[in-house]
Amino acid sequence: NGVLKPEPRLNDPDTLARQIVEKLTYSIGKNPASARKYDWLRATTLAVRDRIMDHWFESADRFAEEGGKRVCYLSMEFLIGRMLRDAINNLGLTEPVREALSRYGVELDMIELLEPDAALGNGGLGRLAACFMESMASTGVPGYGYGIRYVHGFFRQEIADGAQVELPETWLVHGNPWEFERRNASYEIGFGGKVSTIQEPGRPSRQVWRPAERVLAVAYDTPMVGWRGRQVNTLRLWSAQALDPILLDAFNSGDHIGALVESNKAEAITRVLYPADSHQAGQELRLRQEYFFSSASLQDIIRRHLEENDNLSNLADKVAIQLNDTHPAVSVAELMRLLIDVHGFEWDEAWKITRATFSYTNHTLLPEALEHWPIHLFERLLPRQMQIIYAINTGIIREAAQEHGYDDGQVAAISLIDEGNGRRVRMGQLAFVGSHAVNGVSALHTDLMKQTVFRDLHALYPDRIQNKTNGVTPRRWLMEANPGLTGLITEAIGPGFLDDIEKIIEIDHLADDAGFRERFAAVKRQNKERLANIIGERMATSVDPGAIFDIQVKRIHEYKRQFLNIIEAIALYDQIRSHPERDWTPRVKIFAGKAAPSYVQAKEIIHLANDVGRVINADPAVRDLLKVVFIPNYNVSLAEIIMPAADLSEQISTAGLEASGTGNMKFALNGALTIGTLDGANVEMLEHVGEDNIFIFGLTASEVAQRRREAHSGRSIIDNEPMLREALDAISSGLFCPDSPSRFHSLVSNLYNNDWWMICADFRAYWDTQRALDGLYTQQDEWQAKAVHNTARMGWFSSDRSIREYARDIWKAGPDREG
Ligand code: 26R
Repeated sequence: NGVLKPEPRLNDPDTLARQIVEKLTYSIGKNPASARKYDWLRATTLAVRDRIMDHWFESADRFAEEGGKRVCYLSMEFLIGRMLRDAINNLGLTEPVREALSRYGVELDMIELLEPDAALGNGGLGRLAACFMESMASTGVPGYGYGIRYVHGFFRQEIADGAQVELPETWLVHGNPWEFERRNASYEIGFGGKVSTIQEPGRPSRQVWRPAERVLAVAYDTPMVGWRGRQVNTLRLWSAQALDPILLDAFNSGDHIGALVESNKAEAITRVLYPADSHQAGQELRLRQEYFFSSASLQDIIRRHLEENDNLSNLADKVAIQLNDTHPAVSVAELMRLLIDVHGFEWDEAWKITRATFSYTNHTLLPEALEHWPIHLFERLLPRQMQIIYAINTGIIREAAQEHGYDDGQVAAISLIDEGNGRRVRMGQLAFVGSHAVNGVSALHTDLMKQTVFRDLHALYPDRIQNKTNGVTPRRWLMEANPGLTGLITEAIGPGFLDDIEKIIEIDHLADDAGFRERFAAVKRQNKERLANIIGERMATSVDPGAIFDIQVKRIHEYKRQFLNIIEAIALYDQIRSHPERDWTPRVKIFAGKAAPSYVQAKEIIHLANDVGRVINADPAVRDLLKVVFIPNYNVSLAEIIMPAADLSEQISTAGLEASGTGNMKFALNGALTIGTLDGANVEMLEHVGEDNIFIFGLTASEVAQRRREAHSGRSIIDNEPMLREALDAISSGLFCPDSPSRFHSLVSNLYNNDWWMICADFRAYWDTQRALDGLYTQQDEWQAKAVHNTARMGWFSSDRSIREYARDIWKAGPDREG
């Protein structure tokens, strides 16, 4: 009908090769003879991107046509990692692209490494958001991710003399071929100023907010390709710009710096990711970031809704908005403002729409990580939203007092305002009351939410909290990270598990098949060799791939207890030296992870791991029986190499403190055995893999709570546990830090004084379990059988399953709802 339709793109190696060279020539300006590896990466990315476009438009058209409910996932973090391998895997292009490049003597595996790792997140929460984006596209949920386009992602970590050094991360310096700037989707975001009441004759009074500052939020879209390219969703990230790029008057009068002050201030909002996941610091710039992306996302959602609907009264039928932790919780007040002040709704109607639209996921119970903003800061930056929060609070408190007979104490417990320490807005409470559903991320965590932070709100709204156990995408974390294992499983049971990961259970009986176990072990061996090579190259430490690879990789945090793991390494070192005649099982203890720059104890733990490694690895008395390595700069790309190379996965948090964990799932899916506490999703992993196939030790969450109430201290335990005492004495003596012997004194004295994280309390159980694992590793048949059972039984921990549960129980959206 006269419309020029693009030619369908063929996926054979010849066509791909031609198109890659076309990109190289006409988009990059290089010919194949002079092109560098990086040019080939760009050309390949652009050629692959062309193929994504058709699917992308098709998905967008389909959503518009079907008129179904859209899901908007608001998250301050998306920890995506590299995108090329994921995109070509999901499009089924891995082999054709590999073949096309090989014709020019270019290796796909080499150029992939040049892609920067998109690190727009800190850890678990951000990586979960990335898995969820991929799973929404793979399961047919019309999902839109909304977040921040940080110029500098999570910092690069170097280790200098054993200590962490933070360096700026610069993923955008060479441009970003995956993103599309959308100037037409830009919105004004206000800050500060005043609210005035307007009273017109014969009409109800209304509030008008006149912000003192305004900045522009500009959208950048990145396609999120689902499995088999069936659906491509959008990740929309906001970038801040000044409304006036330069103050010309100031410039012309000679004030060249002042002319740029405003634009610098505006752009600062999206300049850098906050690298803290431990303490809520209460900094103004962070609140600005939170409001900036919340408001931009809501304005965008409203605009699209009004393009397709007459008004906003049916918003909740067409959009579900998921708040990823409280970071976007100010959205509750902002949507109320937009509905009432801008679109003329009455309070009650606006509140109904708001609650029906939002839902909220909690990811931590740690009191120091819960967000609560000082009232004076909130009021100064967001005066109208503050008014609305007070009004929401009044309504909730009235309901509690009148309908449920709450007394003053009970009212104080549910109030959105913490009157205790200098008046603060409790963002968890705000997210809770503004949502129709609130979820935890593992069964245990959800139970604890009901008993602790949200006990009082749960009593008031007993149907609101539900569980949605986390999951990980099997495309990135099995197919792409572990092609060897994927190939082996495909040979054994066919490719059906690629479309439905729960079918991976079909290899379960092969745990009894000696031939299969051997091939399974051979894949693991290869993956370990690859990691050993990296350790050799990067850290000049040689490790034996025949040893147990015992790995703990995650953010460094006291509750995650890397310190317990290091103490065990020191005790083992001591035992090996004292009893060289015994039959020790060789072990390589591998650590990686970043500490928040201001988290002193976490940085000391990194320092200790490095110092201990330096001493042990240089000691000829232990030879290859024990090595301790800390790999710098843990990120998604490194995780993709580490997960498949582990024999043993360390998931040893103090029980009750790890909300879920997701690394635990990646390791087990790739055939590692877990040593872990009854914490987070470990509890459910135990139920799925069976107690013979996981190694659980230590206090339970309720025992930890009990001991904390009793103000338990470590001293008496240390006195009765010689191995523990000797390890701690070794640290205190300066054995690992002769240049500065007191370096770790405070770390050790914390154990004597209160042992808050139950390191002393759990030491013996941990030690014993490790020794049992030593024994098991020498029985390779048994070990490998357990490893096969782990891989076979982890299908349930796919983020596809998590997303289907969210879609069914919370969003009421997705493919099962339509048609
Ligand atoms: C407020 C600020 C300091 C802040 C606090 C906490 C910023 C970021 C965080 C990150 C937290 C919420 C996080 O990443 N939690 C992790 O979420 C994972 C996904 O649900 C869980 O698997 C993991 O157990 C939990 O620690």
